[in-house]
Amino acid sequence: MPNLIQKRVLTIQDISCVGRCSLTVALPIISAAGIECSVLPTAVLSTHTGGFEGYTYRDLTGDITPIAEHWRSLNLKFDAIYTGYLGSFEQIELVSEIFDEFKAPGGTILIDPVMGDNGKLYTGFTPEFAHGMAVLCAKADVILPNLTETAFMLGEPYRDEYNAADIDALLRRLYALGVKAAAITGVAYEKGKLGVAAFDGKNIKTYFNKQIDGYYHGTGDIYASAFLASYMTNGGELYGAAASAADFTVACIEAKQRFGGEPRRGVPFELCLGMLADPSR
Ligand code: PXL
Repeated sequence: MPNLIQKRVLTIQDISCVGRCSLTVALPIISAAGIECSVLPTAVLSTHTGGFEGYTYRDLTGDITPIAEHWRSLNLKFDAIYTGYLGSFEQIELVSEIFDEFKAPGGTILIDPVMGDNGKLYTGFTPEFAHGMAVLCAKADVILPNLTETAFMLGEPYRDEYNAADIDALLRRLYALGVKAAAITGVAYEKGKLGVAAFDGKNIKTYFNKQIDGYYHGTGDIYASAFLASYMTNGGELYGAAASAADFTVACIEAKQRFGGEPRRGVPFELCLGMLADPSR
C-alpha cells in the first residue's frame, strides 16, 4: 500500500498571459518541487502591467464564489494557500474566506502582498489597498513583502536606505500585524550584496547573495514561489526557505544576463527549474 502523501498547494493570483510573473511562474516552480499545485486565477491579463501599454484585464472576482462552492462540495483542503497579486478589496475579502474554509488542519497561509517595488505602487494600487492587505496578513503564517510593500502596509514613508536596526524594527512591526513569521526581501546593508531578513517572533536572521544591477521583472513572484516550494518540502523551515529562494532567484537573474531579452518579458526561470527537483522523493 503506498503511504506517501504529496503536498497540495493552492495559489491565488492573476494570470498574466505574457511576461513571466504571477501564475505563469508559480505553477511551474511549485510543480517542479514535486508539490501538487492547484490554481485560482483572480484575473486574466494579456500581459502584466509593468512595461506594456494597452493590456487587457478581465476581472474574475465573480468566478471565485462559484469555484469555492464547487470545491466545498468536493470537500477539498490544501496544505498551503499562497496568495500573490490581488486586484480589489472584494478579492481580499473573498480570499480571507477561502483561507478559513480550505486550509487543511496544520496548513500554511503564505501571503506575498504584491503591490509595488522601488518605492512605488504598481498601476491601480492605492495606500488604502495596502492597508487592506495588511489586515489580510493577520491570517498569514508567513508574509514576504519587499521594502516598498512593507512601507505601504505599515503606513511609513519609503526610504532609499535602511540599516540593520531599521529592518529589525520593520520586521517587528510586520510581525505585530498578526503573522507567525515575516521576511523582508530586497534588503541591502552593503554595496554588492542583496538579501532577505526573516523573523519568526524569536530570532531575526539575514541571508545575502550578490546584488545584480538592473531591474528584473517577476523576480518577486519567483522568490515567493521558490520560498513556498522549499518551506513545504523542508518541514516549514523559515530561514532555509528564505535563503534557498534567494539562491534560486539569483540563478534565474544570472540566466537572464546570459540569455538577454527585454526586461518586461521576465527572466528565464525555466532553465533553473532543475535546482528545485529532488529525485529521491
Ligand atoms: O509580478 C507582480 C505582478 C503580478 N501580476 C501583475 C502585475 C505584476 C507586476 O507588475 O502587473 C498583473
